[in-house]
Amino acid sequence: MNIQSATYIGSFVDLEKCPKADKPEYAFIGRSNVGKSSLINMLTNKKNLAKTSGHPGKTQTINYFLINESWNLVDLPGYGFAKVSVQQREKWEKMIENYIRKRKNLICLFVLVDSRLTPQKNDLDFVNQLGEWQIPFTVIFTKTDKNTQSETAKNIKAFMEEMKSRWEFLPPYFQTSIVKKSGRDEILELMEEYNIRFGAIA
Ligand SMILES: Nc1nc2c(ncn2[C@@H]2O[C@H](COP(=O)(O)OP(=O)(O)OP(=O)(O)O)[C@@H](O)[C@H]2O)c(=O)[nH]1
Ligand SMILES: [Mg+2]
Repeated sequence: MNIQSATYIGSFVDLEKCPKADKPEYAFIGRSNVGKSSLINMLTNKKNLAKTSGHPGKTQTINYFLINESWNLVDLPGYGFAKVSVQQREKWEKMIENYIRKRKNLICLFVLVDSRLTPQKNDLDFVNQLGEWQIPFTVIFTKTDKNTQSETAKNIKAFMEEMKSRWEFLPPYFQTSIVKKSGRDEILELMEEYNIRFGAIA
């Protein structure tokens, strides 16, 4: 799919204030610093559309980007960020939960997992929670340029095995690197397929 236009729409702190739920929507979630905002920039071919940072906790709101005038990409704050107060973290968690569970036009949630790491408890807890809430999701293993292919493959296998021990069906997954610019076509292809299925002019 060609990305002809990608525009920042706005940042929102609760679901009620988000743009009208009338377009197919895809959101990115995952631990702070895993590469959510960077991935949005890679997908849209724009360097600074979503703000990125070497320090975790950069994205703190629900950020909307309108693509090809017809569907939305949504950048969410990360989970597992230690350097905020308990109250602030609870506020974020509530905001994210509300968005994920109630957003009617959210077609697929992409859960980003750092491919350099062995399975982490907070990622597994998060995907298990999604399973319980019956939220459709896809996993994206990020930063694959940082490790050897065999090390990356080992971590991915271990993560999927952990999921398999709990769930009968495994979600699809992708591998990405913003350095190698890999994974872009596959993810956009999936979105295009969904856009057609859900009635958007992509
Ligand atoms: N080598 C490499 N670095 C990456 C990749 N993706 C992201 N990064 C780096 O990881 C850091 C965090 O990226 P962000 O996109 O800001 O991460 P985020 O998940 O949006 O973080 P929060 O908004 O804090 O939750 C930045 O320094 C990026 O340059 C990748 O594929 N490869
Ligand atoms: Mg971010």
